[in-house]
Amino acid sequence: MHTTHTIPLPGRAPLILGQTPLVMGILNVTPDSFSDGGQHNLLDSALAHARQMILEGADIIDVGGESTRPGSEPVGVQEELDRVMPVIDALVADGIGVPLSIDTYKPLVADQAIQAGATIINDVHGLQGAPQMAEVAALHDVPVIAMHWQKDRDTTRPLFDDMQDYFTHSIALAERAGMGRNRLILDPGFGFGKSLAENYQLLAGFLAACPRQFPILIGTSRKSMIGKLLDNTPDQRLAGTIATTVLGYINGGHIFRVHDVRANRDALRVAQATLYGPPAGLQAPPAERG
Ligand code: 8Y4
Repeated sequence: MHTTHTIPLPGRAPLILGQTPLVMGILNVTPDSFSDGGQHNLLDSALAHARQMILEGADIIDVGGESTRPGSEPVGVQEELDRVMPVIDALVADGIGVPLSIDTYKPLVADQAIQAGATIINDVHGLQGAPQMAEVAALHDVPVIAMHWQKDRDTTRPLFDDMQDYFTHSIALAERAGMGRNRLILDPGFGFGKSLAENYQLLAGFLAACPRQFPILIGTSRKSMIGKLLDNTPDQRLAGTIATTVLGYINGGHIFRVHDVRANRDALRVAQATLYGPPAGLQAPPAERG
């Protein structure tokens, strides 16, 4: 059911992607929710949030300094660095046990974050925003999450054809830079330039929109594809999110980028036991069954 992949990470254990789903916790380091906008509050609460997600069982922490929400302003390189670098430095100084990914489409931010200890690039422009991005990844030998986000798409063309071409281009850029195709994770980019119907077609069959034999990341957490259906606000979307996470797993996804780590992780463990059986250590002998 799930393809298996071992992706090396510099200086730490490789990512093992297959039957066991991985949970990526979302760490937004953006002042949106801070009335005073103080850098200190921002740093402290980001660190507390990261530590909480690790306690809840996050396998990866995704650190982002620019909001991609509709209506939010792009930030400059220096502002983005000022937000994310203190967080990465502090988490690395903590000796956190899980890999950090840097959510950025800016090669300079990716380069600095990796030098500070991040080991994965999460690029919402799928290596197609800046030619240097694949070079930074190749230089440091880190994997890249290449997300599909095709701006002003030709909507007369089937989405899945568009996505196949887009990912084929991302793969070519990775190979040209010498990072190799076994360092790529593909991501359908839920909510990015897609209609409500397309988002659900994608959830039902994203493997058909992706070239074969790549691991897949699913990012649906609290998104408007859930809110439009349920007519609710982001903080009311956990049940809807869990449905998308479990369906995404059953349909072949490997990594799940979520806000609510514990709840999604629990749901994914139940889904994994259903597809592949419970972990061997939990199989009581027949006499003890109850
Ligand atoms: C509430 C909160 C509602 C946040 C919507 C949102 C993806 C991603 C984003 C994704 C990968 C978001 C950075 C959008 N989505 N990266 N980033 N995949 N790889 N919206 O799907 O979370 S930001």
